[in-house]
Amino acid sequence: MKFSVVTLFPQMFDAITAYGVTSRAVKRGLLEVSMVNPRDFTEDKHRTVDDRSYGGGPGMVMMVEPMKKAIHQAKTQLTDSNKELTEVAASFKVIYLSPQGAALTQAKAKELAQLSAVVLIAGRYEGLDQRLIDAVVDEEISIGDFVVSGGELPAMVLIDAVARCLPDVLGHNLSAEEDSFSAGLLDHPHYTRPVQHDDGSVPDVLLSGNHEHIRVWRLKQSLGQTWLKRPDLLKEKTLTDEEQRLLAEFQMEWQSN
Ligand code: 9D3
Repeated sequence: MKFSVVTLFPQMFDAITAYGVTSRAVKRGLLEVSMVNPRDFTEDKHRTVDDRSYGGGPGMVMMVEPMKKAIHQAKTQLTDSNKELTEVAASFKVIYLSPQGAALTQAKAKELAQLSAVVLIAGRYEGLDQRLIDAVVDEEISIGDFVVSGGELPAMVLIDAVARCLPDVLGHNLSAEEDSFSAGLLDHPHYTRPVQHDDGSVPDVLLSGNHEHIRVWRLKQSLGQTWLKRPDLLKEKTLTDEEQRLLAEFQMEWQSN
């Protein structure tokens, strides 16, 4: 899968291309991330990339011409290298990271992982001229209801989340399935050596070697922790009979403790 990111700060993307799971995905040829800098498409001495907002106010808007040219360059980078894409338009999208977008979810990350090429537009200042959004953007995506200083961190969050959904990116192919499966619930607690640490010991069931007992304990913990910390997630989920029974058990034990 190929991403071409339009950004004034291409070096920020070292955070995903030089470290961890995403870096390995790039080295293994499963993921490509390239950057296009709108500053390279400016014509004036100061290489200006922002412009004043019609209607006034303090905020600046990203200058139209350099953005338009950079987006065009990002698109042709992706389509020239993969001729089928020009015919199969459904496999290619332009996404604008924006506070006005629909929030990124695990389901959306899975959906985007089906595409073969994506242009990501990371804005700065107050963002893009609306006419450019209307003309070139297929989808607007936010990473949540809080404010960050630009689209770069959101773009990296999106690339990381999507890359994890690509076949072979995670060592164990089950890990991606597990991430998606558990998307509706919080994870269960984890333990490592030693068995006894300060005042706490590892729950006996995890030392038992009984995989069915372990599965049931973990599921019960996931349900219980979700009920305690994220009741909003539980309301969105239909529980199986087993899950209802385990959650009821957790709640009973919680009340008596
Ligand atoms: C007063 C209006 N602000 C909009 C909420 C101004 C503004 C703040 C921050 C405009 C752009 C930005 C930069 N943020 C992003 O580009 C961004 C973002 C975010 O701030 N939060 C969550 N997701 C995203 S995706 C892009």
